[in-house]
Amino acid sequence: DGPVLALVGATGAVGTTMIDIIDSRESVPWGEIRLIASARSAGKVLRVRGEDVTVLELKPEVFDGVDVAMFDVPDEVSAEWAPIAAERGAVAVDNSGAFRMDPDVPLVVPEVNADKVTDRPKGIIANPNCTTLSMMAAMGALHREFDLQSLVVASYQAASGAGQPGIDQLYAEIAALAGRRVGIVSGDIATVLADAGVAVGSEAGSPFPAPLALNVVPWAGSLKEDGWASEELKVRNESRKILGIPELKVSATCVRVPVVTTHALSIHATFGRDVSVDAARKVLGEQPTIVVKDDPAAGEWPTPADTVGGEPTVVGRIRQALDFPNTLELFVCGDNLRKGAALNTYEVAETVAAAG
Ligand code: 2RA
Repeated sequence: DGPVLALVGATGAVGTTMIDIIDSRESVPWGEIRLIASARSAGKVLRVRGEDVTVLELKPEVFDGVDVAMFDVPDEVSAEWAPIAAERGAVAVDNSGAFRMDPDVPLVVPEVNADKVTDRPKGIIANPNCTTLSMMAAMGALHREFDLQSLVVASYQAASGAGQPGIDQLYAEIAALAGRRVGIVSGDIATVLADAGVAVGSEAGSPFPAPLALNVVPWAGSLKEDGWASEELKVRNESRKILGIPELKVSATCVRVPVVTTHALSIHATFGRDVSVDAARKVLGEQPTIVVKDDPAAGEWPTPADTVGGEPTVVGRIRQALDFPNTLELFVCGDNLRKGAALNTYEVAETVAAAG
């Protein structure tokens, strides 16, 4: 009774958030929930919806009888195992980067393109990168109404986008700098951190190329051609694919900020049809997964601190650009571990189950 759901990577940062999300649902459609992880974590017992579930080791036979398998694991693990799950009859919903741009794999945000879940020749559905995902519900709603033509985006990305090592690094830096009046003289933040034994820079083992505490770092991901960062190209390519606008003009600058969780994006969006701030607010306000928080006179706008831990995307600072017709400026915040990762993956899994 009820389809079987598997969660691969159950003990990782996103996997743990996933269990939280499953626990917080009023009801779930699943007859069984199977937890799967590497040999190192197999045998652990985790509680899911009030029941003890023993974590199984990742092996081909654990997918037998599984209807939907969610993958929250590194790219290379997904690349190997999502096809195995699909061969065994499961629909794999993958949160890694392994399949996002594969033309035979739909890239799904249910609020935007839920219909694509049944169009899956490889038996695999991909979940977008958290940076793109944090703005997709909002941009999808605005595109449907006003015909999106171009996007210029600056991201303010949280440390947890780099996983648990990113969170640990930021806390270690904050602890080492606490109470110190640093950041006044060039180089003193890095020196204080290094003296305290905290890694500074990628070569020393930090997930970030420069100190993150009391700083902002205009870099996320790996170096691609012509000076672009991989995260910036993902924003461009994934937005085009999800919105179904292959020629959409997109330019992004991705910046890491000293926030633990919740990515923010400043968006300059130009539309083909007439748009106004009021009309945009109405469209966004009608989306069940979006909260509009936009009253500067009352000091109301989205911030990561207010957004973290919640499910909705929060949108504010909506303005008509003064010198650009039919162009809106917006500020969007989304919890990168929830809507940016676990929640969207789970919503896709439920959409697959509902579609039979
Ligand atoms: C980051 N978007 O924030 C990435 C994680 N996939 O680092």
